[in-house]
Amino acid sequence: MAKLSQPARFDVIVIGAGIAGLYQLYRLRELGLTVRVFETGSGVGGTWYWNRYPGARFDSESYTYGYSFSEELLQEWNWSEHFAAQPETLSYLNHVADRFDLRRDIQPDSRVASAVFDEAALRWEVTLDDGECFSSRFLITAIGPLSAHTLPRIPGISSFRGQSFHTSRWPREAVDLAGRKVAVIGTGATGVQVIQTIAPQVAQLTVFQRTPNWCTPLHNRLITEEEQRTIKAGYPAMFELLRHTPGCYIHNTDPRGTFEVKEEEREAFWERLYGEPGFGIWMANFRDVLTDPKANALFSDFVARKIRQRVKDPEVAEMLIPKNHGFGTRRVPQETSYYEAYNLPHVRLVNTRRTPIERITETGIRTSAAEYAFDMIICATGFDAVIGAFEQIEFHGVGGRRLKDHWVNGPKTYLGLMSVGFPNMFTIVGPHNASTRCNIPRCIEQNVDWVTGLMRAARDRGIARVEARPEAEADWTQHIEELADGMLYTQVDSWLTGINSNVEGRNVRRILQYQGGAPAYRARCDEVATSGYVGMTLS
Ligand code: NA7
Repeated sequence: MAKLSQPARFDVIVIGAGIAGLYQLYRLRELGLTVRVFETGSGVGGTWYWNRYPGARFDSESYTYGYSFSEELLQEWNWSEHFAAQPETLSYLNHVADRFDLRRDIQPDSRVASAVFDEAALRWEVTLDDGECFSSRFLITAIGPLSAHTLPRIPGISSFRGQSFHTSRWPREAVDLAGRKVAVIGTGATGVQVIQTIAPQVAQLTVFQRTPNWCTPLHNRLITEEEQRTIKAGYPAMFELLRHTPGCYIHNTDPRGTFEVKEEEREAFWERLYGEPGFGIWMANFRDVLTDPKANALFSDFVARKIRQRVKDPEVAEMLIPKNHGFGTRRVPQETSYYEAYNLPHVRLVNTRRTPIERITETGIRTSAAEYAFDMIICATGFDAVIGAFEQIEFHGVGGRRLKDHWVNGPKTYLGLMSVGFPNMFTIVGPHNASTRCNIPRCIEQNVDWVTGLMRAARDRGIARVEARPEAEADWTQHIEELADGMLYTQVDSWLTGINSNVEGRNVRRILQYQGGAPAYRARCDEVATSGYVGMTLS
């Protein structure tokens, strides 16, 4: 494409055409604003565009995950399973893009390299990595909390001559797994989905596990025709329920404390949770399981017993039981026959804390104890979560200040949507908002609707500059820290606390999320809007 001499000018530039970017575009169009969405991928869908690895699927009930803004869309779309697989979700998002004619404002294959605020013009100058420039009054990031993937920092990683993929860069073409000798590095939610899916297909599977996680059954199944009718008739009530649960899931915390009920009743309750689909076991457990170490230890013991029952080799079972963190203090992977995969004769588990990986070689992986040959290495090694994607773009605010520098000691935000010195910029699903502990489309819709309200006010009142006040940012950032106080997850390393051994400097735990629950977060955002945007300067 020929370079334009003048930057193409828009009212709003949105970065990212995933769930958030698509919905934001839809809402801004309703306001009659000119919008351009830049997307790194060749298509829409974000997470669901990139994560094509075998076994990728929802952990949220499908019908709770779809957009809620269009009754027609809700009624015409049939989810086939209670927890849909990636291809279905990607076709859903493509359907949304077509149905609402969104593609004409989306520019694919376009990675934003920098966004620089021109204070004199009160505009954002956005440059793509091919040098093309654009400008807009407002800038909205919809870049996702888990989009900056990270490969393991292991010597020799580029020397392997077989096939090798990071799960979030899985090829679009079919990958033949039959008869192959495969290694999987990583046992987070992604690794678990991959391992359980490919174990029956490959000739040999070796799992390199550094930290086991507490995995619980997903209990997925097809949606029957009758259920489909019930789901469609029940959407209004279901969305109303989701507005009141802490994470916008259909699961709500049990108000009882673990030790308030008799042992027999407690066991029966936990057995029931273990037998039910989805995140209920994490989200609808006793109210103190994620805050009281004793309650947490007792429930962790319950899950450990389940693992011992399911894994035949007691030594392997012990390796699969987490010893350095309690249940639910890291993201709980949802599984389908994951533990049973280790009962297959061609599946083996390597504990990389006991025998660390020393090197990836041309033919495989060498640990301190052995050398393994592989045809394929799958890295399920996760993401530079929540702030990583922000660091891949040079954001320069007032006076050339870099966002990276503003957040050097952890994010500083107002409502998780704005940062001081970065006027007219809004971070959907950014750090400090409720969305990364949320059934994410629900919190995305809230974020987008709130920003859209502000855009409407700006349009109607001729406001050219919108900015968070320093004291509001300081108060919010302190509020975020206070809300997380006493939560067990803050004492554990994981992406939820911003730890990533593969990225320089990500070795300090951070509070990245709002922990007060989505309803309280929404109420606070609404209060700010109805008060005429307290804590912000509009001029
Ligand atoms: P996660 O949950 O961050 O998991 C990454 C896994 O990879 C985890 O088991 C890591 O072990 C392991 N890992 C990372 N680097 C290495 C190296 N260098 N050597 C050995 N093992 C390593 O990412 P996922 O993709 O599974 O899930 C991310 C989220 O996406 C998920 O929670 C869903 O919400 C969607 P560690 O635990 O760090 O010891």
